[in-house]
Amino acid sequence: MKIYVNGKETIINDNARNVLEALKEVGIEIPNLCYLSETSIYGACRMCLVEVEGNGTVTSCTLKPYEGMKIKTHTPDIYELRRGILELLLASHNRDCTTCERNGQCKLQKYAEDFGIRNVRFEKLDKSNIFDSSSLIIRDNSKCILCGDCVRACEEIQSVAAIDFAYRGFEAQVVPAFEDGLANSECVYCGQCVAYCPTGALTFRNDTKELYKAMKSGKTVIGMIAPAVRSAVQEELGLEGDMVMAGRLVNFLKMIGFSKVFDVSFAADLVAYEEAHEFKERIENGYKLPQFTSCCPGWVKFVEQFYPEFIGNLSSVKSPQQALGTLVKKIYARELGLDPQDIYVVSFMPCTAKKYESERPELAGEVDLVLTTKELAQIVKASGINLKHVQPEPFDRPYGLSSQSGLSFGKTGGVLGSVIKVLEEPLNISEISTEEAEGIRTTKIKVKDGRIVTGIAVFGLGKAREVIEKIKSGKIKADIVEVMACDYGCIGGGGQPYPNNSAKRQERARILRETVGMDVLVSPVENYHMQELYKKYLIKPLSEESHKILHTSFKH
Ligand code: HC0
Ligand code: SF4
Repeated sequence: MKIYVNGKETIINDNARNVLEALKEVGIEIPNLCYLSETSIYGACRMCLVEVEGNGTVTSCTLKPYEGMKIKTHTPDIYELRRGILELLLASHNRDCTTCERNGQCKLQKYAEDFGIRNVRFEKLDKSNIFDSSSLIIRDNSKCILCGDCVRACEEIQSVAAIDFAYRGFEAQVVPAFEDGLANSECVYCGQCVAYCPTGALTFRNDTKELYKAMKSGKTVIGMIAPAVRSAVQEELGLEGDMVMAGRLVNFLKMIGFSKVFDVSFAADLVAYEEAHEFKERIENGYKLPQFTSCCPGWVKFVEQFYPEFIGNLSSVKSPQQALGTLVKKIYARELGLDPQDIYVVSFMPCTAKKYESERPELAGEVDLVLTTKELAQIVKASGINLKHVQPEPFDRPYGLSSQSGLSFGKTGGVLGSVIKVLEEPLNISEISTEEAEGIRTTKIKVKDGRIVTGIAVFGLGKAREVIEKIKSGKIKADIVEVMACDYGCIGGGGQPYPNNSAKRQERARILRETVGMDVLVSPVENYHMQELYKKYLIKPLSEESHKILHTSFKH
């Protein structure tokens, strides 16, 4: 479609959702504070105003482009309007920017800088603000600009609706239900509200100090790195697209005092192997199908609180994070001749809910500290060590070897794909076909007796709810369902760098796919260190020993 932008003929995408998105694609980023391409349009901040010939000054997020439209995006009047909005927001905003978790990555701060705001014309207004640090998601309403991005992410993408607007006018605030702390709400700690918050109103608990404390304690510090961390941490370090990031991180962590660094993908191979055998047993006995994956803690909490009747469908295999933590504490410690109490396990994750998972009573003590990708980047930056000059080193053995399948856990479909790989031989799989419709990826597998087994993979808890409802009503049939709470899987986790939007998530998925392609082992079955572990300790999948180390239970 042809339109005229600031006097220039411009060809835009016919299918663009609105003028704001159409212009973004041709290199004009209209300032906005409440627009999310992933949710409904709110139109509250008024920052995205543009002048349209014959139509006056209108918000570009609610404006549909039409042939021949004439738009001005940056007139003196628009500049003044936007500047005025920013000053009004800043008048009631807590401006302790240097100590804010979002310092340097806050949209409001960026616009204040872009518009050269050095003083605010309006009187400083203080309202009663809620500060909630009851949970690992921290809410500071003195920094909230009421854009509603968190409310829409939680309700529309995740279908959790743990937070909403309350009060009116100047006293309006975003609060959890009954104004209780988030810790007592239905929040599943997915961190998507944090990912989309444009300011520091929502952040997650920063635990970096704990690492330094542990390193001073004299304990043996052992690290593990999740698949999705390696494809995103470079965004924070000015090393975009670095394909050997995991190796550089291993060496870096050793330089600062870690004694070993293992790969969570090793445990992902192990979990897939175990989970595949659990699935085989379920389909052979027709027990509690479909089997649900259980390695995403946000999804597990979602099932526990909204669909308790499906708790028995969750695979009892622990997540790779907890499985690896247990291996280190129960088996590796013995091999090293160390008391597990003297080992401190640190896991680097893209996910805020992984902090919650490690603190669940039945799993506590397996992993001592969970740090997000963002916290890892802070540690690197604080060290002053430029990772570009750090040579990559392999992960430590034996828990450092992984297959393509294990690595692909970091993005949507990875767990299901790995389980299928493991079952290729035992189920004599002869055909696999996959199709995707409305965000639901369905894989049909033809097994030995000619039977068709159906696998489904989805991301986003709203989508997961839709799938469960369809399973309940018999609209769809599935034997195994993979759910990851965040968009595109763990690569979109709440602990990943900002901006944490669809474009960034797709780019991380691409990098992870390329990294996966570099791995020489294809199936978890080929992971010979995993096979040795079975020979030496676990005997076989679902054995009593493997149950003790690798399986867990859920809250009924
Ligand atoms: Fe994931 Fe995992 S794949 S949840 O997204 O299963 O966080 O990356 O480490 O545990 O492997 C996150 C990522 C993990 C775990 C693995 C799984
Ligand atoms: Fe909602 Fe997830 Fe934020 Fe909790 S962490 S309030 S569930 S978006």
